[in-house]
Amino acid sequence: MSVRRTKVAIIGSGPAGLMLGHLLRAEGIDCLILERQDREYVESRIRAGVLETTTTDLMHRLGIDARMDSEGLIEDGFNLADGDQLVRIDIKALTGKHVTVYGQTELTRDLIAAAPERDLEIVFQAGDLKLHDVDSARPSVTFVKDGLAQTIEADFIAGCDGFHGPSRRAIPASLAREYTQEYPFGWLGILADVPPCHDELIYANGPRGFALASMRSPTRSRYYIQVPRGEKLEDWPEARLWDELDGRFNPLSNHGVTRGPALEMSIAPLRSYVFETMRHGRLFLAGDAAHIVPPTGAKGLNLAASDIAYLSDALIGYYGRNDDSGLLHYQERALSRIWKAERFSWTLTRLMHSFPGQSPFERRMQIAELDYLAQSMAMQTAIAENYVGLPL
Ligand code: FAS
Ligand code: PHB
Repeated sequence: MSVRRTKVAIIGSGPAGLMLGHLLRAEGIDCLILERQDREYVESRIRAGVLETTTTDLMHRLGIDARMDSEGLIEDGFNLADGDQLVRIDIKALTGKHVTVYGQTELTRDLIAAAPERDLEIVFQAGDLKLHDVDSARPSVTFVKDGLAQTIEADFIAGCDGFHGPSRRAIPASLAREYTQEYPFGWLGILADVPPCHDELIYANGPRGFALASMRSPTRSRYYIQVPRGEKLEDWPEARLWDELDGRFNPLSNHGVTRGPALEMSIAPLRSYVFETMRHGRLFLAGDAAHIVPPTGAKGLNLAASDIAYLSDALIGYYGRNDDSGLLHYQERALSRIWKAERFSWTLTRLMHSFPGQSPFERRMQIAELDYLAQSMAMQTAIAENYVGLPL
């Protein structure tokens, strides 16, 4: 058993773990990232697509922004549609801000590629990882790499290991405060090298249910449709998905949906989840390890970024100024923004999806909501300021 010591042991090399590692190393703080999967797996996952300035500001601060600035698409608005009603939310005019369409996959690749230059160590294929003594002054993490058992002793552990990671389970159930809301549908997504049907995102609801037209570039589209919870990917040949997308977007956009072979297809369940115990002793949770939002509001990745902005500031204050106030207030600061993002994502999900068993009256409420949105700058402003990301 080899034993090493570091200041911060980071579990997980998703956006949360990678951004935290870079921000700490940029201040010369000793840390390392332990990742269960191999590099290829981590760099191949297709997930989020829309970045708030919360996230792009961190990438600019780190100087890991060249590809994001050259390939990212600046979006000054997005669209909400129901039936033949389409409302453009002019986020630039309403908030002075924009969002950037740049795939999480690309962001992750950029952060991993920049790790060596920052002297940020990422241990891939760290198996059988366990957390120990997280509520003591000497927490540690054990794992197995290439058949060798290893121990990392640390001052702090950052649980950035996503919804299914071990960090949350290292917190006693008696101290856990969690809230969960499951939705009766998931999102079936497809990535294809075809031109997008519109130059801005369109979130559409209608008799056939929700659909989202997004993109990764002027030649690469990302589409989603809602499917019943528990749906199997094998029940969705590509042609069936394209037919559904045709039916949901053609009346709206002036280009129609261009078909092409799928580069990737996947189904993700939708849930809202908050684990409020984001600190226990010297263990801090960040990102999906602590919360999940339905992707309707494009908040998941961006919430991970705001958690990391708070946590990195707190750790930098602790090591740089012997100031532990950021650590003491991390949980309450992060939760304040998390709950507002949960509210926005839940609200937009309820507005833009067809719920099984929905009454005719509830369906009319969805239609009336969009009619009101079409004429209310106050409501459009409220949606815009949440979509671009509330202040840190
Ligand atoms: P991540 O889950 O990205 O990363 C956690 C990391 O920890 C992973 O690399 C994992 O391998 C590692 N890990 C887990 N267990 C471990 C262990 N035992 N030991 C070591 N490492 C371990 N958000 C949006 O905003 N828009 C979207 O469209 C969107 N689509 C999504 C689709 C899917 C299928 C999923 C699952 C999520 C989606 N999200 C979306 C949310 C997603 O982008 C997350 O918010 C984002 O990945 C959060 O980043 P992390 O907190 O770093 O967690
Ligand atoms: C995406 O492009 O993957 C995307 C965009 C906006 C969302 C969700 C996903 O709300």
